[in-house]
Amino acid sequence: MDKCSSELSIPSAPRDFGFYNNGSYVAAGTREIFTRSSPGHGVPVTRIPKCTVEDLDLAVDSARTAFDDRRWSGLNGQARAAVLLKAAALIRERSEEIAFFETLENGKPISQARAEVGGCADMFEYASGLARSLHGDSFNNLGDGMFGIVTREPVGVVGLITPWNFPFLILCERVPYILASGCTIVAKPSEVTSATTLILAEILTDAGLPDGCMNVVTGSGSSIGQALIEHPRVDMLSFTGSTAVGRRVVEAAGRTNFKKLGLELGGKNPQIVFADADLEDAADGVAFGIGFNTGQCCVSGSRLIVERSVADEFAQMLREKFSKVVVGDPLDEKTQIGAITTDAQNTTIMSYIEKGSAEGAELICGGEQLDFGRGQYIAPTLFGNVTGDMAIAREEIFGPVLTIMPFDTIEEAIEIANDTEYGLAASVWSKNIDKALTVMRQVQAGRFWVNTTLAGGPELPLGGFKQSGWGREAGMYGVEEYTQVKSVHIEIGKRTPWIE
Ligand code: TXE
Repeated sequence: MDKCSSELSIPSAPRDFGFYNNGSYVAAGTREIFTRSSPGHGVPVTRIPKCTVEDLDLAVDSARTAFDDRRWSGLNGQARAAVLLKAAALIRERSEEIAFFETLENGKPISQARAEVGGCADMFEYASGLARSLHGDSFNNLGDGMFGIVTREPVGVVGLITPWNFPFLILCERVPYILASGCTIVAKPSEVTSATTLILAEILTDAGLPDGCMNVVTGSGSSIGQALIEHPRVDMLSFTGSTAVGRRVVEAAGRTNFKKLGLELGGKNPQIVFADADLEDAADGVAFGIGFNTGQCCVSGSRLIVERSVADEFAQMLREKFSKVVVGDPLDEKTQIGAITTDAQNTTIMSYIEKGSAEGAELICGGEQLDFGRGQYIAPTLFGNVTGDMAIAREEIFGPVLTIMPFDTIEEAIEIANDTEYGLAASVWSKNIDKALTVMRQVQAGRFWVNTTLAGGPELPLGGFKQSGWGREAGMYGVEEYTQVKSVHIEIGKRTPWIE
């Protein structure tokens, strides 16, 4: 065991996982294996099988059979809720193990991973109630001869493709809601962060979920992911990831069986700061909004739009905040910003930083790789003198890089905020309620924060406007998303004949 600066140790050998089919692990056997090294330390931490397309077919068969024979959707809400509640308890019981693997594979700080796992148990607890309260509608106003009801039915087999930035959180913003609706699942986590998805499948079986309702295939996006989005026996696909792959998902659904889609894609989210804000709070919130999860967050507040009269002062405040934030070993409990998750993402972020300088933006602070002897780390980076046509102002960087653009009027602030193809999230900082609510109404985003940022929880839905996606996850909306609606007309009494 290699000792870190905290109590936690890097494992001396990687942990072997199988993939998960029909209620149990399937060992890798002769399949190729992907060895994942921790981005914070460069040490192998997990070994995951690369599933074949035949493995995927098997998993879809399992989910299909489990759905079609109604072993799950045929249970009452109380029975489904009991499984979800038990799963929540088991997540809490195994929270340290889950947080540990989340940190090892992803590079996020352990304190953050622990908080996320707690939040995930809460998702299951909340969704258990929704399993019992999911209901339709009735129409008692169709006259004495007719009664109308609207029922909700589970869509069927759901393919669930998740990314590497929040492997467990994004999974748990979906799985309990999908299960509450009565659907069954074939999940495909990112190839670099599969461990905690596999652990969740095991937990669900232990919680009493019938076999076949939660299956996990592991492997690359281009092979196994692509086969899943094209699969004719999958009824719905929930995809979270890049806009480019989201487009492929839409094309694949159109080419095959028109499966229902849920998409959560990229973001370039504005943080609008007015001069009348509590600037100390705003600076802390803006720093958190871009530093959290190393900015590898679809809802990161990556564009600061600040009232010109306080722009210089605010930039100085941010610079100071950035200088104090603790970047370092993800296993150290004091760390606030951990490692960049993949080599490719590290290269992407550094190339945007170069591009920002080349395009004429002013590098106020950061901009460099931090050398801790191992792992890959980037200092929180601030760019001033940014204009709306620069790549760093338009494209999702997915790293700890914040751009600053000043505004003079509320109309201008709203115009800059909406000048993007994305519409995932936005924040406003102001003590003037008229300004805050006007901005809230006019900025196009699926999530909006007033005098805070990145707040969340199981009650409120998540999802994007514009090219940030389709559909909503979490809350009652997140359960309804995985249902389809059936309208039923019931005639009462003697029919008025068509043929006399
Ligand atoms: O995402 P991909 P990547 C953005 C972010 C980042 C960029 C690239 O800007 O820099 O995307 O990240 C699976 N068919 N976001 O390359 O490739 C893949 O295996 C089916 C934003 O990692 O979209 C993984 O499970 N599936 C985002 C998932 O898609 C495919 C979070 C996401 O990977 C596939 C992550 C295919 N052809 C990245 N190709 C957010 N919204 O939070 C890949 N996959």
